[in-house]
Amino acid sequence: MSSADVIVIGLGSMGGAAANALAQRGLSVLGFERFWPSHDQGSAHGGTRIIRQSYFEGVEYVPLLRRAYEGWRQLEDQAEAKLVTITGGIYIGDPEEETFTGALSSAREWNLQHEVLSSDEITERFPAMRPADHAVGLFEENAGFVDPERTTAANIRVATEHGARLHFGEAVLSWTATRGGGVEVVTRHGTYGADRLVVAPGAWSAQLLGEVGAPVTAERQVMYWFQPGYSRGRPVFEDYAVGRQPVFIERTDGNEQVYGFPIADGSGGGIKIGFFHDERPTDPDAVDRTVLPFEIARMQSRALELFPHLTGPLLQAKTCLYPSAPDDHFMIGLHPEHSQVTVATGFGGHGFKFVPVVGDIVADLASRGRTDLPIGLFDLERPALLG
Ligand code: PYC
Repeated sequence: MSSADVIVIGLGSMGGAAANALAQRGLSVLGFERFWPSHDQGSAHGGTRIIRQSYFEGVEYVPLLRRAYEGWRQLEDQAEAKLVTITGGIYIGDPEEETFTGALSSAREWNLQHEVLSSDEITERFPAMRPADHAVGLFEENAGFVDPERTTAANIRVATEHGARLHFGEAVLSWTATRGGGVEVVTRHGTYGADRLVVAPGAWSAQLLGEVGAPVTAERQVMYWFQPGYSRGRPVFEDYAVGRQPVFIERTDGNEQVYGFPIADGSGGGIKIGFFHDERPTDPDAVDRTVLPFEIARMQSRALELFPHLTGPLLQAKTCLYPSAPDDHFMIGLHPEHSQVTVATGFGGHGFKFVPVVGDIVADLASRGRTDLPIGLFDLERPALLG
């Protein structure tokens, strides 16, 4: 039986970062992933993921985001890869709505650089957008996007350079905590042993974590790329380009919250947009990846409310999965029954920007059973997770 200090189950965004952080700390790491490196079957693909710090989801996230930003730069250096593009970010909402008020609370509490803009000021600065007249926006200069596929590839490469043995196309069938305090992992190809286990299963949480993973729902989400149209006879591509258009999240008039990106490399000349929460639970092994005309029409008509000139064709649409906890906060901690097992899941649609700091947290937990980073919000036994 092959063995290691730590086995990591799931080598997507978070498992890849954990394998990297553990290998860099000198532990022998064995990892398993059911798909291929940087695959597009889970939650870490689509070319762009938002990074931002004025976090409307909770002020508690900000110290972790500060640490994550340091981690992004470090990973870029180690992997010699460009992962981060700073474009600025704007969070637009009704003045009393969380997209705006939550971002403002985080910015104020943590003294983050920000500007509050009226609807007209938003259009003046960022001409592709025409928010509702009463809307307000918080603009954060330090926001932008990261490339998810490159990030996962970078973590895998650096982990491997530090000796991690990472097996792709090898699904884990089961794991057990052994009497001696270690773990045994059974895959399609063999049985492996280790002192510690990290389970970062994403949308496969219920399958790989039983009761602990049961609160996590795999939500099918669609990312859409639309081409801008013409305004007064002139093409408006430049209004949507990096350097002009920031990453954005918007919710006004009780509408569904949408998020998106300027035209980025590899986007085929379109802006990417999606609904933030479009809760359609699915079986991760039987995802319907066909995007239907009514879905496209719904997205396009919502997008036009914010981008009145986004009248060009749909360039592409891709499905992905959000592994979400009921309260939308992450789930990170030691397994309640087996302290040799570290769990990292429930990152939903907003977790990717935390990849480097989650790698550090998981490596802390798996190597010394505790972390100094603030993770109280992510408790695996919090009331919101109880059936
Ligand atoms: O993390 O900001 C984010 C985000 C929004 C929608 C999907 N991800």
